[in-house]
Amino acid sequence: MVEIIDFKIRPAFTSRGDPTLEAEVIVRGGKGRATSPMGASAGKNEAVHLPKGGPKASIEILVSNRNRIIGIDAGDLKALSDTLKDIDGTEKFENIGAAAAYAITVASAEAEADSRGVPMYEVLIGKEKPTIPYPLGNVLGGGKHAGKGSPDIQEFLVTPLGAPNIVEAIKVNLEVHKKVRSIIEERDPTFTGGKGDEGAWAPKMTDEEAFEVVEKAIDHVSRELGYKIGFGIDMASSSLWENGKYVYRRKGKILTPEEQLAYVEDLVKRYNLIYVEDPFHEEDFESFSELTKKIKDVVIVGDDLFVTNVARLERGIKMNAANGVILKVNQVGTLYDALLFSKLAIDNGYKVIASHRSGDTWDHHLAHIAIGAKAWLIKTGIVGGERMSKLMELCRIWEGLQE
Ligand code: 2PG
Ligand code: MG
Repeated sequence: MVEIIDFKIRPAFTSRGDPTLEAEVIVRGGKGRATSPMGASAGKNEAVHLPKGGPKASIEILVSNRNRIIGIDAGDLKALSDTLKDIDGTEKFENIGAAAAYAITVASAEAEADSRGVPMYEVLIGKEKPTIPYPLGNVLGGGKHAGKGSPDIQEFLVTPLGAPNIVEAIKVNLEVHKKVRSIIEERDPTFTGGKGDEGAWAPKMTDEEAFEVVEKAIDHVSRELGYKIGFGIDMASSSLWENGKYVYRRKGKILTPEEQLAYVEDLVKRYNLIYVEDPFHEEDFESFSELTKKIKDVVIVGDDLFVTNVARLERGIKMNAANGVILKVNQVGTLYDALLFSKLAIDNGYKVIASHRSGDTWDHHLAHIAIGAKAWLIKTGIVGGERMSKLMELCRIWEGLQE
């Protein structure tokens, strides 16, 4: 047992410049430090990022409850999760904020690992052989992550299915990202090179044009490098949902839920998509389940639908609503709850995609969390320090496994 002997919590900022919290957990012979990311297209059923009074209010509560956190076994993620929930006293961390729950629980797992001299993922999966997930990254995007005139669909994603290892996989995604830029420039010589919050190119373009650009880039790089590259999208449909319809502003198109279903089916066929995230808004379990019934060999992923919440996933499982889940620890708050969620998903044949947030931090923990959650893919962008930190940590872990 490695007791928490001290902890610190301080205001911090994400890559988008939004306020968040950073925690430091100190144990005998080790310490951990973690900073919570924050979403922009956040689901309405997610835990609350920060309390109404901001970081200051959260810090005050935690400091006044110091003695309840000190003494907990840093590796006992359940005890820590229970204590934080108890201190908070609400269902969705309205008082201390999910940012605090994220930062303290992730820092604690890291402190435990540090004191034992093992990689953090080992605290999560023990001696089991780790599997390195392949990276899924967005090369082009719009929606809430980019400015006016960019596509309505939030993310056009690629994953290098055939790459032999993580280093090669990262290179493949980078090549597609670069190729996408040059194709955009061929079509629009005035393109400024603007990017969205996660480093994906954000050109003035309709969704249809964006599909063509990414498809062309994938074909080119895949032929050049000889690897199969999967094409996916995150429609983040809750962001399109207004008064009972899906509103595509850039295109000036409005779809009923039935039309949205037909549109998604058509996109999957036309562009050979292997991955579709949030094709419907966050309460429409029914349409999710209809789509999952209709199309085979495509991973249908719930992000805002499930918000890393066990009860919502249980409902989805009963309805066969999807076959993939996004796992974002800060959607639920504690690392313990997120791991319960991934276990439930895997036990029911769902694929897990461990994901960053659009406002992320320099931390690399997502690499360990993805391995701990037995993720199929890690969704963490392609360029930018806060994205590369996770990818580089996966390279280090992979290297360690070769030795
Ligand atoms: C998503 C995420 C990450 P955000 O919708 O999947 O790409 O975006 O963090 O803004 O919710
Ligand atoms: Mg999403």
